[in-house]
Amino acid sequence: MQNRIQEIKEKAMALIDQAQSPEKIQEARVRFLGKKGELTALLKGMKDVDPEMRPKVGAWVNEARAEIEKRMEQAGEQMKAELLKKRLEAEKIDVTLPAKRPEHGHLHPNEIALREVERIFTGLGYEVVSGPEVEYDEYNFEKLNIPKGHPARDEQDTFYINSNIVLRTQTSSVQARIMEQGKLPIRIISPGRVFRSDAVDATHSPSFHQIEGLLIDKKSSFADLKGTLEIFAKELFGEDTKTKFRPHHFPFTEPSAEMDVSCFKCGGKGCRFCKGEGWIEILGCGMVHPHVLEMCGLDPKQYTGFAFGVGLERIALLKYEIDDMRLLYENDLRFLEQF
Ligand code: 2NM
Repeated sequence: MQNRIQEIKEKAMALIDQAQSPEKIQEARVRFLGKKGELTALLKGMKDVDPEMRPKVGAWVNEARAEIEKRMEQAGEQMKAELLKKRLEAEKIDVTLPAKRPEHGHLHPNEIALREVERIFTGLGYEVVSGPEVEYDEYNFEKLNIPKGHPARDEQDTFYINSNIVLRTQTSSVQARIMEQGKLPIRIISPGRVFRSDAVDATHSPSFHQIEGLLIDKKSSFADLKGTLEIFAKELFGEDTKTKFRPHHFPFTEPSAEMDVSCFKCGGKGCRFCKGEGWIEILGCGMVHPHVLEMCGLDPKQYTGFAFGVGLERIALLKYEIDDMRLLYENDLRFLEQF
């Protein structure tokens, strides 16, 4: 009997030792210790055992049972530990690896250029102001010395909401509004969207942005205008930039001029960038026409002023060497991500 128990025990132990999974151990448990298990069968067969031997046999069976159970428990624990070890291995995280950076957006080239211009003029004591994009004819044209029938209206023939309301063609309308408020002196720039009835091409768009500047004070002169815009040009395009003023005509300024800057690519020698000119046209400017001052409620005998207007896209295209304005509006990330 003792041999029989020993045999069963060894078989059970071998099976447990071979088991690769908790299921296999469970199988062994059923096979040996279950209701119909091999060891249990020995207890059931006790009636055939010599009564004197029964307590001994019972004790042997129980001992074997305890040993098998213990081995099962140990094997189970070991399996759990191995499983955990494998999981930890597989799910290992190297906390010293650099983190994945979240992708941040960034400023549009127009906005970069705008902030640069704003930085320069606020540094000179100018204030940034804005006004309506949908504007009265009166502020967009009349008060700026562009009466009905003036040829400048043809150039800026634009989007009419009705006979006296337009989408503004210039941000000078904002300046007319500021002059009218009569708080002097005035030192402002007015950036913003403007609208013209232009077809889209590499240098034109029906909607683009302007930054206009205005200074009104006693005794402000063309020399102040030149000095201010020279500082602007040097700040924007580099310390070595030269400026050149050519006579021009605008209805709202007299005298009027266009300012060129020496080509920041070739320094003025002439290159592909400046089309061999050495100079690049950058903005329009002039002394505010006395009639404009009058129409905006200021006394031209007491006050003079200068004004200028520059295209924001033009600055962005030049500064970042972009050759087609449409790229600024298409929002193609392959383009935008370069800035
Ligand atoms: C330009 C060129 C020259 C200008 C004039 C005024 C105002 F309101 F004072 F009359 N604002 N901006 C001006 C002058 C704008 O843009 C090319």
